[in-house]
Amino acid sequence: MSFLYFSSCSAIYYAAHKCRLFSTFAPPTPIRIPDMRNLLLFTLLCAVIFSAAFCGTRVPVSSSGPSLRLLPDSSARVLILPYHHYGGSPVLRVEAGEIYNFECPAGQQWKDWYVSSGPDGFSNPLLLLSGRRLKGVKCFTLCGAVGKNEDHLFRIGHRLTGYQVPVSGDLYFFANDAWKFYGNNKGEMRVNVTRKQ
Ligand SMILES: [Ca+2]
Repeated sequence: MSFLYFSSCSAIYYAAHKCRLFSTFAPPTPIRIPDMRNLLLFTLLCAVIFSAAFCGTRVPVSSSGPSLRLLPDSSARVLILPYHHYGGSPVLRVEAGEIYNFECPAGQQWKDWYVSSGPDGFSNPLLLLSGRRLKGVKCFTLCGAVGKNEDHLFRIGHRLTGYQVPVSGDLYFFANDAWKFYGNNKGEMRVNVTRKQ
């Protein structure tokens, strides 16, 4: 769908440009056959770049499976795939008021299209246009969510200590990205989760 949308926009823009619709002083000129060939190439190129950058081929899905309860002072290592909106395996069940620490083993990287990033994310100006799930937090920062909704999102990065769970539910993880642009995310991240109380 995005491919078709962007192709259409590119074609309209190019045709308008060739007809000089953006100039109030120059008269419109018809598109000649060579221009049509350029239009086709321009549209195709834009669509390929756009699709590779933002769409990818994977269908973002959430991890699932039985939830795991941690006892106080016990830990679990959770695997997160960045193309999941609500990721993490195993899924941990948490209760309101419990306290947790999170720590990513050093040296890990995952990728937003071709840009490598650690769990603290990177500055991505494109997200200023498309928006990101957790506002004010860098692109591809490791984040958490309590429940499969956007009500209780929180930043983790490479380390977070003393996080108090606001509501009971399953604990999920995600790379902070625009909701529709998870298809080109690659790699994986591991985080150690420790229940303190
Ligand atoms: Ca992405």
